[in-house]
Amino acid sequence: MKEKKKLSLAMQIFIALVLAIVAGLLLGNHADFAKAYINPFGTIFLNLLKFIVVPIVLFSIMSGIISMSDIRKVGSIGLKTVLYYLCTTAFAITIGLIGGNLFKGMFPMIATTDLSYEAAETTSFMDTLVNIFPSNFIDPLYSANMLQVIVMAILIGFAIILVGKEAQPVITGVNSLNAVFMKCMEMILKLSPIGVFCLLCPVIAENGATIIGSLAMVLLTAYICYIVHAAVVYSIAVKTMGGMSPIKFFQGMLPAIMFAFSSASSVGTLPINMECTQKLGASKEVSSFVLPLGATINMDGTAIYQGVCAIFIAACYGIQLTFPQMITIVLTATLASIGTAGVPGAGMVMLTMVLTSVGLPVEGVALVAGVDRIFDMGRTTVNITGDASCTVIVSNLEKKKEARKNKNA
Ligand code: DAS
Repeated sequence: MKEKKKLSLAMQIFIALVLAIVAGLLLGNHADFAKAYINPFGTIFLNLLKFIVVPIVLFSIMSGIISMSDIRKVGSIGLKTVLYYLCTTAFAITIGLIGGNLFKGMFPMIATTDLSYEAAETTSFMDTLVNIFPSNFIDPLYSANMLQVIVMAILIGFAIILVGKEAQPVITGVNSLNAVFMKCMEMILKLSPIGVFCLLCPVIAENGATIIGSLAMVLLTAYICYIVHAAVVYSIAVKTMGGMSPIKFFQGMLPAIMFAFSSASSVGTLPINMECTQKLGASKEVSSFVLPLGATINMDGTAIYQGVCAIFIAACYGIQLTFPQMITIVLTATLASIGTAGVPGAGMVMLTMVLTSVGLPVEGVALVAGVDRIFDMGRTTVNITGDASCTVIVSNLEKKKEARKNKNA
């Protein structure tokens, strides 16, 4: 009997996304129902992904380092990755500032008299640097502190390489556990369409009207900048350094892009992002290192959001940002993204740091807080796409380097 052709995961998620938008708009007057009875199933799915992401990152980085068995190679991948991330984030915040200045004449001028906003505790750059290193074996796993989990995996992976043959049982164990958790991830990802529907439908039901509300122009500006950044910067990057056609890249990334848009969580999108980039030909060892790092320190979409909102908030206070202040925003947003986890709403915390850096009132965040989820869906999508572009590029550069080495050998 002819086997029924299964819909691809991308198509399944796309259908779920369309159904979520239609159902959300239909449930516009019953947003509470959607929030109370549909959203919990989306939360369950997101929790399952967060449950699996820590062991996936830990064992896939260790397994990747063991397979490289060359400490210098890990250093080379790490350097390329951090350099690419810093450059694309600087581009992103610049695009956000340019976009904000181009469209600010169309932004609404909202009264700033009785605004209030409780700014979350922000950390200095040095504290961020210190917090990258674990002080406890269990806590990074328990609190899903991705940077500390990555540092643990690198240190243990290096130690396994240095111990050599005696560590063979550990190597076998790490590779087996990596395979088990990958299989577990595959099982969870089969629920993606349900997760996408249950995550997105309540958001559309609750925010549907505000999309065309007073902040429409600010939201539109941010989304135009998101699209320009992804379409220009990532296309040129994957074409020139990744050796891949941008169309093939974005097509391959569709499942992760749609999931990121629905979940607004880079960390939650990590498993599906790993699957997409590996299907695009990126090596497991590179994707299992570059993506978790990116989910934590690389936030191009968030940088764009900060650029646009800084201009909008300054305009509402009647303040014209000077060129040096915009340079300060570029530096602050680029560095601030390093210590912020890829979870819903993280960008708003960083926005307070950016506003403070140029002397703008932190209360200004209250002007955009109401539609933060709509901003967040777009900025998370750009964040994970940037992470994936880096994975494809670093994987391609490493393959070329290996080929040159083998040719000269
Ligand atoms: N939602 C964050 C992420 O997961 C981005 C942000 O809040 O800015 O990447």
